Amino acid sequence: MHLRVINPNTTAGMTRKIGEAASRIAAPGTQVSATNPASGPVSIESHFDEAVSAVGVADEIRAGERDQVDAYIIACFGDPGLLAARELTKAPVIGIAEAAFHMATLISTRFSIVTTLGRTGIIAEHLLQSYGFAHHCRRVRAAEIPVLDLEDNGASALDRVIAECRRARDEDGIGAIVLGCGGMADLTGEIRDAVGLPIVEGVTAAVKLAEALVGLGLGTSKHGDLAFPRPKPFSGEFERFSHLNID
Ligand code: 5HY
Repeated sequence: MHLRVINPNTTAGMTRKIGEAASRIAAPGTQVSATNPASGPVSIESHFDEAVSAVGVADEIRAGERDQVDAYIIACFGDPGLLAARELTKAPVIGIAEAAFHMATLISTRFSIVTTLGRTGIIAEHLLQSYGFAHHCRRVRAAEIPVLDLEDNGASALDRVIAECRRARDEDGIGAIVLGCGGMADLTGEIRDAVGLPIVEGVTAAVKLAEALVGLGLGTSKHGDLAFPRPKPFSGEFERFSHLNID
């Protein structure tokens, strides 16, 4: 199967790192390709960043359909544009936050999330609510690091993430920790060794869920709200979405 991992921000180094983490965990026979939109924010740290990045995700799904991709992963912890992306394909589309929540509740009754900036915590809380996992999550914590510190100041960023994970372990009465950023995809082992709790990372969790869905022959349902969008004119810079004649 061909699995396309989409990093919704435009930082190529982070896309590469996410792609490598996905390839490492993928089963033999799963071909992984990783892309990011040409246009959009270098990192996603606000509702506005999310809104803009969702269009880039749609473009990457359209590109993946031309490449006959079998499944997609949206590798940003806000799962930006997830439902819109599902409308554009019959293939499974998995958001790393949703994937991590599912996996965490299979191995623990309560988990906490450790994300980057406190201001993005609300985005994770909204997802917990809409996905129905709010009662499983004890706290959404933040290491208070900008997303790109994971690229540029890796060591100190890791120290802050580990420190916050240790506080979660000692204060939240939890059985597992969910890492709240795609840019942490390569840090799972180091954090697990330093904290001593199961660490659930969304990119790798999503790879396994994508393989399971494709293995079961399951894709995005085209009955109901995830049916292909009705073709219509789009204007200006979005004219490329005009008369989407899919299927
Ligand atoms: C992410 N931002 O996974 C989110 C993390 C966050 O650019 N990739 C980003 O803090 O919401």
